[in-house]
Amino acid sequence: MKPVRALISVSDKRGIVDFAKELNELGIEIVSTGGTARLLKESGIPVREISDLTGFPEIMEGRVKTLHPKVHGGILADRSKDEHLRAMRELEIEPIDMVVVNLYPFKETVKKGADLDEIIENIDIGGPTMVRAAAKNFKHVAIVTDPEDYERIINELKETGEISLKTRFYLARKAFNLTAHYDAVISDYLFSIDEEGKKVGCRELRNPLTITFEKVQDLRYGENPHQRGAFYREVFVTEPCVTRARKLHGEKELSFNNIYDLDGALNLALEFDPVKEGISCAIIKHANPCGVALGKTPEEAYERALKVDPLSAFGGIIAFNSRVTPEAARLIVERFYECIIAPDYDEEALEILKTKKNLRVLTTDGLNGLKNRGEDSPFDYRRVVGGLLVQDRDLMTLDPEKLKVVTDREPTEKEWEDLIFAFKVVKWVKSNSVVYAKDKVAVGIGVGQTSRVDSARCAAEKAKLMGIDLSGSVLASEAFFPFRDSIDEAAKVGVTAVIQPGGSIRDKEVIQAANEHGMAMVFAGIRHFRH
Ligand code: 93A
Repeated sequence: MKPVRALISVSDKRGIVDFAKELNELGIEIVSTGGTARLLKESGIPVREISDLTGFPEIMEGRVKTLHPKVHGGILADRSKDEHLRAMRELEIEPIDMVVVNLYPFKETVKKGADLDEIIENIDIGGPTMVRAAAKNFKHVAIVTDPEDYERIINELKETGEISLKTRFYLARKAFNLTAHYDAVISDYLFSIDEEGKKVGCRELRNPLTITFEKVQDLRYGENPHQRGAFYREVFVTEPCVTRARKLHGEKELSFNNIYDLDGALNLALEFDPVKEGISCAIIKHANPCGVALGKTPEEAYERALKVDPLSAFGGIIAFNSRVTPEAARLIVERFYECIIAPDYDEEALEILKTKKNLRVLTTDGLNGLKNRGEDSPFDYRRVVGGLLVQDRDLMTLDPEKLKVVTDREPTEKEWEDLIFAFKVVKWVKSNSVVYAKDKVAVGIGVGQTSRVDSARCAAEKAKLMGIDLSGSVLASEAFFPFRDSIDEAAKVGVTAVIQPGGSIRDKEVIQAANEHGMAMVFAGIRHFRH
């Protein structure tokens, strides 16, 4: 296909002047809309106004400029059909064989905090209509929506004088992907506000037919080198999270597994309020924590977290809920880690961390948006072959009012603190999971066993191997104990208090076991399965 006439109407004007210049030099007539036409004319490129082609002015502040049968007839005509060609002749419709359009910046307008009227004005109607029309008619028309493609088009035109069917098909696919994403983002946004434009707490889970993400980047590979990988994010997220984090250091690109573990590490670290509860440090390996502790300083939290399982921490990912100090940085660079993520870094701390060439240092740029956690990103997605499971994120936190002591003995004040700490940690451990905690350090982490008692045993055994004394520790379980066996195991290693959701048909037997061992037991009333 040798293009004769191109309609150019772009909001993102990157590269458009050079592109139009080349098209003009190749003898292609350029028809253009308001702002685009002005820019091209100012750059000395001969341009025909769209109103000249339609014989109709642009009206309603540009809301209607290309929505005209002369435009859509010119794009949609099937050049292989006599009837279409006759209609063009009779109605003086001029063929348009290239459409260069990108859309009103809807996303960007929302993100900059514009009011609802301005946001609505940035819902492009004419643009997507042309894009869809041209993409549908790819057998005869080229639809260019991405400035990244300008060079390729010019090269092809210069080399062959044509735009091949293969290229037109490539462009059409991209075009429908663009309009699909564009409308999905609008729909996503509308589900996040009320009719006055006020942000509402949570998007509807059951109404939307589709789920929208935008691509951040391709990854070198997926979970394993033989799997391809890419990274997508939700469009309007504002809370501190790995998708919004900025890399401050580290040449190596983040991997699929790095991103996944950074997410786990940050979620766990942010479970604790730095002011009310203390500075947290979480060390993650293969999606599970291998060290978690609170401290008065980041260095203290880090040291306490690390000592539990330094072997597993090798090559791990670290997260803090507070600014990283030079003291903490000095300790961290003594060992090998893949990544670190925190709200902020002391300047000197950053310099120290930068001495490790391959350590990726990420910042969430503070903790803004943490209070509205889940507002813009309310869902959790799990892949199943041929589909996707969607649920609310597990943002439930312990409600002190709902905690119920079920044993003869009440926990001591110190036990209470450790119980609450342990229950927050166990939420981020793969099920079945238990966490032993002492002095706000997770001294034993039982990860992902198929039976709860195995988790309790594994964690205790590991602690023993590391020379950690579990006597005086507390135990948290993310789901109820089906039998008394875990309680008996815990008693053997000196656990004095237990927290668990409760709700088993054998609760009585479990409570009795705790009473026999002189333990305090608290029912949390909530469960935190994590698969
Ligand atoms: O307001 S619209 O929905 N109505 C239209 O008829 C129309 N035609 C093109 N938006 C329309 N466009 C869009 O205008 C294009 O998609 C492009 O993003 C923008 C370019 O406008 P200008 O050339 O005035 O800068």
